[in-house]
Amino acid sequence: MPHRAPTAVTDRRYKQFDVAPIHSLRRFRRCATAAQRFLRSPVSSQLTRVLSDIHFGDRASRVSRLAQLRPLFDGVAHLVLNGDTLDTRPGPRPAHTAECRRAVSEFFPREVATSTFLSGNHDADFTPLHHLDLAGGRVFTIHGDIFFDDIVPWSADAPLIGRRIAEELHALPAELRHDLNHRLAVFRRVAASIPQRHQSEKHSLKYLFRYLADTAWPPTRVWRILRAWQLTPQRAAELARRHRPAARFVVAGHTHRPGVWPTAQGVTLINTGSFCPPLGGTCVDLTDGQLVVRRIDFRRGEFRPGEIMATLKVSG
Ligand SMILES: [Mn+2]
Repeated sequence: MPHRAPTAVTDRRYKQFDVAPIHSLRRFRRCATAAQRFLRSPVSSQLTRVLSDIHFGDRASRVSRLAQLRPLFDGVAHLVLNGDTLDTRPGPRPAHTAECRRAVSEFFPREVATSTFLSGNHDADFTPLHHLDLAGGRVFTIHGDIFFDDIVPWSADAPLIGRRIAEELHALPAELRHDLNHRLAVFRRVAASIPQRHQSEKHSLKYLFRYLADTAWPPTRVWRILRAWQLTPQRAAELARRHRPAARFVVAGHTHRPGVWPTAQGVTLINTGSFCPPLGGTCVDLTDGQLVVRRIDFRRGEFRPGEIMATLKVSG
């Protein structure tokens, strides 16, 4: 469900100024920051920004505090979090998972006028929204694990996931197997049942060992990652052709490989990468008729929009 602030963009910002007497320096600072943001971004109400794969709470993520993301909200009226914002799957530290869930659900709706969470395979049960049409249907936003029948072809979990998905799809009436929402419901159910791996390991050395074991072994894994990267633009184009014929852009994450790929079908895949090293991420900014892909820079412990990688015309 989209998390909406109760009032419109500007009202919400003004509201921060009407607080009763300033009791503390902290509150004063908050007001000052809100004022700065408001002044810096007078035309903000138009901007929709899409991010993905923050993986908050996972040690592989560069995000250790959600506040590090704040500069990415400057001037943003609608923030779309395109899956894997956190890991809600069963793990060995349920209290940590619950804390991440609470922190994420409170933070984004408080910081941005409108925020929409879409599900990914790591946060399959966090939101009932699995995709979103933007720019009048020209831009289709989806996490992207549905591009692969086993969600994560590079992972040791792939055979198990592939088997469960095949079983569940087989159990659906034949006419629903290719219905996007029914398929996604199956993908989400299966994803939510797969336990976390190294993501939740607390001990540093054990974490490193498990991370390497999950990521670099067996050696065929590298080949599987490259293969998945190679297939992704085509899979995105096929998905759009089948389910969103009017879409000219698919915005996805999931593979952690940021970039822009035009395809022969006329659909362009934009991947927003992730907040994990080594490849980092991008944000997709939509304003009237224009789509801008920007690198996300990580400087002095904060994330902010950086160099423009592509400016694309959405309408017409
Ligand atoms: Mn993912």
